[in-house]
Amino acid sequence: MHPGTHKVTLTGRVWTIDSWDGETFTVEMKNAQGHVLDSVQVRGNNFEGAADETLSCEGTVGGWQDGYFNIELTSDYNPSMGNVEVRVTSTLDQGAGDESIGIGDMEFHYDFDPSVEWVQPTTGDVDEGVEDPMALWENNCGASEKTCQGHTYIGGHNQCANGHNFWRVFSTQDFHPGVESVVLTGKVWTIDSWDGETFTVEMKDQYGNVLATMT
Ligand SMILES: [Ca+2]
Ligand SMILES: [Ca+2]
Ligand SMILES: [Ca+2]
Repeated sequence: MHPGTHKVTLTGRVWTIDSWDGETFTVEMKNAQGHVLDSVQVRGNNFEGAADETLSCEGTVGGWQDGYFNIELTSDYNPSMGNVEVRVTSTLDQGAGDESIGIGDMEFHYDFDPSVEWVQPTTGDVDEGVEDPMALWENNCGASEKTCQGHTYIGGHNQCANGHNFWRVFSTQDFHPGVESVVLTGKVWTIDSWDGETFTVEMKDQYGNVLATMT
């Protein structure tokens, strides 16, 4: 519909703390229509003592090692896709004192094809200049910031496990700041015997998104 190679990319880390026994985590990126743009699923393996998880961050029961997995999601992006939501879930099935999950260093990057007409063509990181971007991620487990051997993350031990997840909606307004509002005023004349008819005034952007409507 609209040619071009706009792209969105999320990079970051998902932390697997203590005894993940066969569980996986999933990171999913969706557009405003609910379609999955990209996703990744990883199986934590510190229960087996595999080499991926060699840090000792939190939790002492059994001395389970902890670690993180670097993840990257990327997708072509069309402005008609609207906001982009990223969600981190897991199949953890025990309490947050036994096995837990955290996230850190999440960065959302956008690249707009400069050859395509755009209100304000830009490329950059959504959180550039934001002091504490991880605080903008929502969660349902009261995740607070932790430090482990020089790395920081939120969530983990005694906080985030079974049924808990992390999510954030990246707004299209984040992608092209500077355009705040457009206003149309005017008169529509109704001549002669309108018997139940209506008129509609609709304002759309160049991608067909309806910005405002009045009937
Ligand atoms: Ca541990
Ligand atoms: Ca466990
Ligand atoms: Ca388990």
